Amino acid sequence: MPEAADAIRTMRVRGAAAIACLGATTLGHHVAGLAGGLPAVHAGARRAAGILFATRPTAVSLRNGLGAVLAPVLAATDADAARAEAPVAANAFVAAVDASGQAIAEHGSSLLAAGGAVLTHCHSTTVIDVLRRAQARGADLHVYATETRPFRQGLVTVRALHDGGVPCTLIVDSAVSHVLETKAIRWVLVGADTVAADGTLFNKVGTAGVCALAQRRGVPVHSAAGFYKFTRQPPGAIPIEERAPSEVVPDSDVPPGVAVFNPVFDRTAPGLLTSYITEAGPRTPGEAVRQALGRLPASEALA
Ligand code: RI2
Repeated sequence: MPEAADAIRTMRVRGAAAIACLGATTLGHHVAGLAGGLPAVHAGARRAAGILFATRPTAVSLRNGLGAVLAPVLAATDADAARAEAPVAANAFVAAVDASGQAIAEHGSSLLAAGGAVLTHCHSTTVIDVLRRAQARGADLHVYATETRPFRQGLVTVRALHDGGVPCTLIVDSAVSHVLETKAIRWVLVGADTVAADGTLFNKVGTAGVCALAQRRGVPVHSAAGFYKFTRQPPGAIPIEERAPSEVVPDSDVPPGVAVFNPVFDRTAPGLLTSYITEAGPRTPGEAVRQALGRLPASEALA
């Protein structure tokens, strides 16, 4: 369990879907190995879920993945049933995430069928699957991918697109306005870490600026977001993760006393989004939230 928590915290494993699945399977395995009676299993499960969730506090996908395992464990009436149920629930969550990605790729590739230039930000496996499937179905795409400072996930994006036969161009983050102006961008397509109850999107820092610039130019903005990334929480209840200044710049490059601020997500207002591409198809933010919350458990196990 500590190894998985460390892998998520240090971003050796990253991306909302990947960390949710690793969190769920790690918790499932951990609970299956807990000794003792029901109180000990419940306490151990809660403790481990708390440790795992603290690794990436903005990501509701992780919270929902852990909750999917924790809920049946806490509902179990004997320790053996709790131990048995945990890995089963984890596997079911991973299968649901996989099915979600497949369905979104299907709907998203239909949306992009006409082809053209797409701008994306950061690295989202969900977005990559949409783009690769659209290209494989004959859409003639060209993707502009931001480098995404400071972690440079854009390099992962262009490698994955290249491997999938999708023509692409890497740009620095500060080129977004110019690229929107000069490259006939037809769509902006980004991923999602969390969608709050009012439809606010939490995604990689920079997303809000990309979306605002796109809206000013009349370019539609879509976020590929499975229902497991939605939450009943209002946007103000969701913290924005801040990471070490050393991810931005070595300490020695900054004059003493100068601070470096490294927030890694930002909030995009629902009014800037054309749709969330969900398992059910592209939906306005309001409709996506209504559908997603109808599928979430009434109370979230991870309080
Ligand atoms: P998938 C990433 O966060 C990006 O913000 C990306 O849009 C999001 O996860 C969704 O990724 P980070 O872990 O679930 O790089 O679509 O901070 O793979």
